[in-house]
Amino acid sequence: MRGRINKGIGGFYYVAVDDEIIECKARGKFRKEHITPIIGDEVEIEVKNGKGAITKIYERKNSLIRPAVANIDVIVVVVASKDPDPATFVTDKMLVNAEINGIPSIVCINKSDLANTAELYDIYTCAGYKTVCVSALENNGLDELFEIIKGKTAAFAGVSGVGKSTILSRITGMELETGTVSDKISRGKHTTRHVELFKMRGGGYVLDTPGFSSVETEDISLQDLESCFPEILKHSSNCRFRGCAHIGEPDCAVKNAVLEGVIPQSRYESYKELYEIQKGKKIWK
Ligand SMILES: Nc1nc2c(ncn2[C@@H]2O[C@H](COP(=O)(O)OP(=O)(O)OP(=O)(O)O)[C@@H](O)[C@H]2O)c(=O)[nH]1
Ligand SMILES: [Mg+2]
Ligand SMILES: [Zn+2]
Repeated sequence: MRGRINKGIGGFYYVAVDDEIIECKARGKFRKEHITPIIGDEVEIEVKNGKGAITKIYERKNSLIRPAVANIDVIVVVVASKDPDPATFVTDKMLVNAEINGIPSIVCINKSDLANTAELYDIYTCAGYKTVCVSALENNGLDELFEIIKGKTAAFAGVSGVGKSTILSRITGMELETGTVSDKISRGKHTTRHVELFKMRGGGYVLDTPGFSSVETEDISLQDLESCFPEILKHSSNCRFRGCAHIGEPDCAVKNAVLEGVIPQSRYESYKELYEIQKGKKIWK
C-alpha cells in the first residue's frame, strides 16, 4: 500500500493511506543505509499480523533539515508583527534554506491586530517574496493565504509563538494545540513538539512544525549565497567586479541599492551576517 507519513513519534510513523492512519515501524535496512523517514515522505507499507512496516521511501521531490519535512510545494515562513517581536534574521535564514533546497516560499505576517505590518510587508515584497498580512485571532487575511496554498503541500515555519498552529487551526478547522507566548517563555518550551501533516478541505496538505528560537543555515558556498537573496542577485550583475561579494568592494550595485533603499537594510544585514558565518565555516574545514 502506498501512503504518506503524517507524523512520527517514539520510533513509530503514522502513515495515511486514503483516509486511514496506520502505525508503522521503519524497516531496519533504512537505519543501515542511514536513511530516516521524514514527515511528508511518500512510502510503501506492508501490514502483517496487524503490524505496519515501511518498506520503501519513494524518491523525494525535495526536503528540508529544519524543520524536517519532505515533498513540499511551498514554505510559509510566519513572522509576527509583535509578541514575539519580528525576528528578521531567523526569518531570512529560513528563506535562505528554502532557496538552497529549491523550494518556493512566501512570507506570512501574523498578528496584524497587534502592530502595524507595513514595514515588514515592504521588506519582504521588496525582497521579491509574495507576502500576506493576517490576523489569525481576528480571522483576517486567511482567505488570501488559503487561496495561495490550496491544493498544495504547504509547510509552516517560524519561531515559537508567531501563531503557526493558530493559523492552521483556522485553516483546517481542527483544534491544534496552541500556547501563549508568555507561557512558552516561562517554561522555555515551544508548544508544538512534532512536525505533523494535515489534509486540507478541498485538497492539499499543511504541515505544522515546532518553532525554534534559532535556525542554522545549511552549508552553502560564498559564491552561491547571493542567489539565496533574490533582490541581491537581481542587482549583482551591475557590480563593477565580477564575483563581487557586496561587502567592501567599490562600485557595488548591491550596496548602492541598499543606500537608495531599494534593497531593505535588514535583508542586507542578514546577507552580511551569513556571509561571515559561511566564511568562518570554510576556515575551520
Ligand atoms: N493577538 C494575536 N494573537 C495571536 C494571533 N495568532 C496567534 N496568537 C496567539 O499567539 C500565541 C502563540 O500561538 P501558537 O499558535 O501557539 O504559536 P506557534 O507558532 O504554533 O508556536 P510553537 O508551536 O511554540 O512553535 C497564542 O496565545 C495565540 O492565541 C493573532 O493573530 N493575534
Ligand atoms: Mg505551534
Ligand atoms: Zn557588489
